Amino acid sequence: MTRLSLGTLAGTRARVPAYERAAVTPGIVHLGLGNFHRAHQAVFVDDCLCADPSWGIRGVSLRRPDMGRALTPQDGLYTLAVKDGDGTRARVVGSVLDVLVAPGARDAVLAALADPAIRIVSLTVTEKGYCHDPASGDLDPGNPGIRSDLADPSAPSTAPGLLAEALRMRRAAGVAPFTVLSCDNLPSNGRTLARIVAQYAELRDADLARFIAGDVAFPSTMVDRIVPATTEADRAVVAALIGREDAWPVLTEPFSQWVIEDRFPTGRPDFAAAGAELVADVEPYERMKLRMLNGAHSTLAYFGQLLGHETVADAMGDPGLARLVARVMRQAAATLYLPGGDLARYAEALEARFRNPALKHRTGQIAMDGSQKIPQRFLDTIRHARAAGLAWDAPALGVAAWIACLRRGPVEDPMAERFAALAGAHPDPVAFARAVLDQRDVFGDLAEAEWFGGAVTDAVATIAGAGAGRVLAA
Ligand code: CS2
Repeated sequence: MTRLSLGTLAGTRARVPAYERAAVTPGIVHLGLGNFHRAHQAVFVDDCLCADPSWGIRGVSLRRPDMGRALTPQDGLYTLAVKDGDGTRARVVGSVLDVLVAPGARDAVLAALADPAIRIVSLTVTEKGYCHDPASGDLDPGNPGIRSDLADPSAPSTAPGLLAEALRMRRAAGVAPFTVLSCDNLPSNGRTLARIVAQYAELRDADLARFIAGDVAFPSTMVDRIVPATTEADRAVVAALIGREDAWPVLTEPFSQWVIEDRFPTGRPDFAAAGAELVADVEPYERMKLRMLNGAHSTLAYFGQLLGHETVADAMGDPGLARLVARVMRQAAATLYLPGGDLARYAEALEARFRNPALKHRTGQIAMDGSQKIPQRFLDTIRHARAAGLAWDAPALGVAAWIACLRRGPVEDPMAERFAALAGAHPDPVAFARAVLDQRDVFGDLAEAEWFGGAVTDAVATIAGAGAGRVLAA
């Protein structure tokens, strides 16, 4: 079958870009070109290119060459397939102009970041890409990537290292700094990234750190769309649908939301025309999404893993688990305030999204990197609920299920080796749970809270003795 590319776009059985692709020039560099970006920000940008073709995206893969290998022969084009109960709608997205693979092309990446035409650098590098201490949100100076970037700051490989070096290069050349747009699921993601990059810069040059803290905008955003990893079956479905071979299509749900703090000194596309919400303060939306959607997701992921539910929709089919998920969202909602928002309706809508049977979202995908996710998804709810005298038992069960998964191992997590060593040293489930809860860079002050530790260790012991189903039945 013919491969998707600019030359074969005509005759494709999909909606294709309405703008003239050859006239599009780069205005954005995106770090972390994965499925999420391609189903979310790149689509918003695609919708803006008719009105202003100066905002094309240069995608950067920070770790792996696969995305470059897939998209380069396709001129950056890929298919977005939106699935729900009624079927699948396909569209070819043209906003990604090219793909740079950082490990092999670091100088090209730095040159792209330093290019005066680039006015926004956006990121989806996942939680661990921030090289931070998950509990405090501060840069972790012991992070191996940060240590190697500090040893040679002109050859960085981490996101903080690349941003700091590129901002230094622009300043030296008299080019205005770009706006840094974090699109990861972290609380106050813009403010957090600003602090991390300034802390990194401080370790190399205090003057650069002052410049970054004072002169660079890091607006916060809340991003939301459920985007499973692409499977072989997805590739076949898309090929049949559009009549072209696409090496890396992306399948997603109809829902998409982007709430953006409107702070772009060097300009931005008209994101609002593409459906984004531009607001003065994003943080209430971020907290809502992290504690409700992502908290529920992680609950489904860890219990799903323990109970053998392969996908989120399967896990929602377990009545005990669906009840717990509803409680996680209710207890989280009680800690939140969203001006004009209806959190009960939000929870209902989330449940319907989780139940979308057309979306094969694997619980194993969400279960990854728990050490980086637990603090904002569960622990913030628990702290706030406890301080207000409200119930917090449901998110504590999520924490217990995570610990039970760590005990079962192996897990994909930047702290996996540490957890495996703890499991080896503590065969007893209660002792292991205590040892995990002692990890201050995950639990912060909760490492000392007996009210919390007692509840979690009891639940871990029940899961180990009678199974996760028993916890859900209680
Ligand atoms: C998920 C998120 O993998 C995960 O941890 O919880 O990627 C989730 O699908 C998105 O945040 C939805 O917007």
